[in-house]
Amino acid sequence: MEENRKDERVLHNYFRSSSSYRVRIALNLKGLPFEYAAVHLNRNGGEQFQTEFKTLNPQGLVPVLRDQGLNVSQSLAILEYLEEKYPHPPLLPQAIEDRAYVRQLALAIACEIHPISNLRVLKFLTGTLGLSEESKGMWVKHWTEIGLSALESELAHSTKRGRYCFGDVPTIADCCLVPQLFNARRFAIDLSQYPTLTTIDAACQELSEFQRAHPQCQPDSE
Ligand SMILES: N[C@@H](CCC(=O)N[C@@H](CS)C(=O)NCC(=O)O)C(=O)O
Repeated sequence: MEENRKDERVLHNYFRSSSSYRVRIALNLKGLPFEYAAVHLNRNGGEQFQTEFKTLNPQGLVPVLRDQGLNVSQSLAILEYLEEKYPHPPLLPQAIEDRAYVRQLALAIACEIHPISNLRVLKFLTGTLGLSEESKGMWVKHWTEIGLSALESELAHSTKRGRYCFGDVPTIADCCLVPQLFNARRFAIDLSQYPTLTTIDAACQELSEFQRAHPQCQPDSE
């Protein structure tokens, strides 16, 4: 019984959540099977607010990875945990300078683009502040375009870029980029402004590890 509990790997997540999508890609790239536990962010008033889930993560945010009895939240902390616990295949390059660069790309997405358009932020805009759907769309477009333009400029001029954000092996930067572009498409943002980003995205989408992580392929997909 104890052994079963220790062997478990469960990802508490939501198909359309881009933070969850990052972790699904990383788990697939590392070849780590996991049980899919769906947390519906809109149903029942938001399952992320229910006591059972809040016990797992008081922040009320997905994803949470349960691995061998350990619960980890915050997708970048999960990716770093997976990298340290299961180093092969690596999702960070070898050299310390290159690792810093890849983290810089990943955090530019996870810290600067994603949080401003998270569900609870958008609900506050349209609910508490009474903004229209159109204004909400303008908000998302404005902040996403600022973030993606900076990333496009960075990667377009990077000598480290290869087939993927860094070289020819996917890293945590790609785990963050692909879901963020998925989000941008949902909000009808014109991605033709970002030819470098969309080229990398297309290369990633050719890999089954990315395909299997796609929101449409998840059991709770609508
Ligand atoms: N920084 C967190 C962000 C997590 C996050 O924002 N998750 C969203 C889905 S992508 C969520 O659970 N939102 C619920 C809500 O806004 O109520 C991470 O990287 O894990």
